[in-house]
Amino acid sequence: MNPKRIRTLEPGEPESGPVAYWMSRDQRVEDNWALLFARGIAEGAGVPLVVIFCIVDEFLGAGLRQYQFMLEGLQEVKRSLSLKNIPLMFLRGSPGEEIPSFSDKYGIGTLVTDFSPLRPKREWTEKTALKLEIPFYEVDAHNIVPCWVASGKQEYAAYTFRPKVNALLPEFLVEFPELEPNSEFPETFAGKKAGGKKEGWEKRGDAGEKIDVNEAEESPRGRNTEELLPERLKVEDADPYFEPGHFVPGESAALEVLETFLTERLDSYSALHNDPTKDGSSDLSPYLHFGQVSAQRVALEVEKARVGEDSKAAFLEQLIVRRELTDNFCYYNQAYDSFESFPAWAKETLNVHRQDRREYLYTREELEFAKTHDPLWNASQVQLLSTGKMHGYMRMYWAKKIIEWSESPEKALKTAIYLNDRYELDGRDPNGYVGILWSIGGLHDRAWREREVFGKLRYMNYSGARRKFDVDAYVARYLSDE
Ligand code: FAD
Ligand code: FO1
Repeated sequence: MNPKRIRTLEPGEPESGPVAYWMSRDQRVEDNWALLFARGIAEGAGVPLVVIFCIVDEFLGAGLRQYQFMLEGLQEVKRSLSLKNIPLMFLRGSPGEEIPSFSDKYGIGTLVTDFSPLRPKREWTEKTALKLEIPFYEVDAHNIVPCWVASGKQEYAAYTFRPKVNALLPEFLVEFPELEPNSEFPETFAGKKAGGKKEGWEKRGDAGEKIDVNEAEESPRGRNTEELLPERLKVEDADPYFEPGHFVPGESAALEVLETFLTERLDSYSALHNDPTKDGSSDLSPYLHFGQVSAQRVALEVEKARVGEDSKAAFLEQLIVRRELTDNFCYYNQAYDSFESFPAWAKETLNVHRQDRREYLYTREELEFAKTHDPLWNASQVQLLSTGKMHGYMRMYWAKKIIEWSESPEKALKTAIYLNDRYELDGRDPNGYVGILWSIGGLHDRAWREREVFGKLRYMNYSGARRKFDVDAYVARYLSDE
């Protein structure tokens, strides 16, 4: 595999112990460069590979809907890995403590983790590196072109980033090698079946007990995630508005969604993906966010598809340029969720218009429960509350109205991030911070004709939406009982 996908956080020769892949952002078995790299080291050193995942109690506002989606996906990963004689061990608590203590306890010889530009993972990784003496590597398994290769700085906009990333696709948009199984299941990591003292994280279901093959086959997809949920989420109706089932979690479901998109919707993507009344987009974002499918796999399959070049180009622009631009922004700008990171022209214009009269002002609760005067906005919020995924076009409208109905841009930003990360399945993601800063702070956008409240920010309104799609149909779909 291309060595440019790997960064050495702690140098050194692999010691005699097993190799551990600390899985975090890329929660899949197939097409996972971090897993492939860790397996390669284990192969070369003649030692077993173990995968570990540390469950944190809080993650950027995630609630029951996101933890259930993630943990069901991880149960599937555990089954798939055990079929390759690779244990998956669940740890709990703060990774900066749990990962080093696991490594010491099991004499891990080499540690590998996947890459994320967001502050939590960077803190976890830094704390872990400080405590470990063994070689420690970070692999960008999320981007097609590794973030640190695509560009050495924060890019100004898609048009400055696009040529850089496109020039590197021939080198990085390549097929994946097969993942070799462990020669045998390393018994050191097999959970103690019964009796025996259970230490901290070794409660039943956390240990990497070997799942026998037929059980792995027959166990239902939605295997109970109860024992892995953080305590605070085990209360009943921890997420009353959510209608589960719109998105089936897990790696195999992700590949089914991809297949359906390729065969039924890719061809009409450029025509339909911006119409909220049409099912015109891929619906891959929850899977991409949790790493249950590789964007590189998606791009490889799209390139092979026998459809019009315009739809392929329109889709790959979003999947590659727009999506990898958001890792670029968050990686080079750690204040990726604050007013100070807005482009200077946007800060200036929003400051000039701070005192403009807001015709409507809503509290976060009024917005959260879709209690505004605007049926279109309310419908988009109900779509978010009930399905966990708002249509892409509506997210722009949704965020821009929050500027109009909040007393300051900072308040609008805080509210949008809270609602996005609390309710979107694909939230808590660089795509979200950049999407919100694009809408509210003109990031990666340009100045437009000046107006009240918005200043020179791109404006969107109800009549503009009516010109674009059947607003009444969209409203009826989500506000039907009103
Ligand atoms: P498709 O159109 O099928 O696109 C395929 C993939 O390309 C997406 O899954 C996504 O990974 C990427 N992509 C598409 N549009 C964008 C974009 N504008 N910027 C970056 N990547 C893109 N996306 C998230 O993944 N998580 C979020 O929390 C999120 N919050 C957003 C908030 C606002 C205010 C805005 C304007 C956009 C936000 N987006 C977010 C980007 C975009 O709306 C979603 O990625 C898209 O709607 C997901 O649906 P899809 O997978 O069916 O999209
Ligand atoms: N990653 C983890 O390693 N542990 C978690 O407990 C965890 C919870 C979680 C909840 C919601 C969500 O959207 C993502 C979550 N992630 C978790 C994955 C997250 O994307 C990765 O931690 C990234 O590395 C952070 O950028």
